Amino acid sequence: MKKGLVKWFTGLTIGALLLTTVGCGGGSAPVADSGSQSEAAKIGVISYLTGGGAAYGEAIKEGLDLAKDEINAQGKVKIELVYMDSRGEKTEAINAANKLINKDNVVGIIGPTLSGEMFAAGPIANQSGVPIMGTSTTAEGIPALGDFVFRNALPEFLAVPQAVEKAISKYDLKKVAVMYSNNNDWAVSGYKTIEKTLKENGVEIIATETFADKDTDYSAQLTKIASLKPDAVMVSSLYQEAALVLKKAREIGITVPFVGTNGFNSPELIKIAGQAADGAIVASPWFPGKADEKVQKFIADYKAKYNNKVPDQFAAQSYDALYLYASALEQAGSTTDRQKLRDAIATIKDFQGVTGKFAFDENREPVMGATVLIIKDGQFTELK
Ligand code: 1QQ
Repeated sequence: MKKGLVKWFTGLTIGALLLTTVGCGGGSAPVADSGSQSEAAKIGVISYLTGGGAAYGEAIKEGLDLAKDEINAQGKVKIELVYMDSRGEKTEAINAANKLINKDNVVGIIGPTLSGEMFAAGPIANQSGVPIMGTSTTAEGIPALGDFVFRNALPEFLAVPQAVEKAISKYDLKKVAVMYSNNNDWAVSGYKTIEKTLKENGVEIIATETFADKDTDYSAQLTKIASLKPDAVMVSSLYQEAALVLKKAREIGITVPFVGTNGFNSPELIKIAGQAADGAIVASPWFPGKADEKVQKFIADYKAKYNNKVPDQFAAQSYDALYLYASALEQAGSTTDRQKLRDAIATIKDFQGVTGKFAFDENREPVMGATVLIIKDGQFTELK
């Protein structure tokens, strides 16, 4: 019995060696090909993959999958992604984080999609010593959750002032109305930044109206706003709600510009709102019209993989996030050491992604630029 086992093992080893040698094309030194799968760095992904905001999660997944294929083909580090669908729910994000950390033993996490989910799941990863990076979490206070918490999304405190101030000067805004979803942590944070920016610029807020995620009827708020004749309306909400607000507003004759927060950055807003989305303004680190070689190659590769679809901001940010992880993994020299990975991420200073030049500052906040965009004829274009 024992002898048989030894023989079996010997046969297996010789077989593996032969396979490896053949696989290497003879001349080169044998590499441990058979072990490479288990050496892949396991990264967990928590994303909003089904439900009302699934277009965000779908784009994030597409960006990650493309980056993973490229990184694995380049061969410097190998990455395996383990996906969890949190459906935009805090409790699901918590469950996903616990599973990824304790059952799947991931070395790091990407996501969750919403800031509210990160406020719930981030502290769990942090306490477990697992690096976690949001690619779309833009509310104030995310990296403050702890040393293991990162984001490569443009925070609203950087994005909103650019969009609001550009709109103020472009349209000579004196009095505006503001609307936001008051049960969404990120939307509330975005609203606060809008309010602060308007006050700093001496613009009067003539109405502040609230609603909740998943609301479908905005007539009461918009009828009131219409009667006050604002120069613009500023809205902080996800695309689903924002699209319905825009539709209703145009329907009742509100033709002024709208300024949005990060939720506006999905093309799904345009798909749902149609022509009503025209005139909506938002700041983004992503602009597919950039004449940058890296940007254009990413767009071409993405279109080739996904049926001619043009990547949106959420795809671009997740694509960059996986490259950030890959470069940190390489620097850490380990596919399993969570502390080393965290330390390597924290030192990233001169990364060049498809969303531009990127660095983490001493508080792990992204240092990155933005473009102010306006939707014109159903397309995001640069607002100059
Ligand atoms: C956040 C956001 C959302 C728009 C992500 C989809 O920015 O929750 O922070």
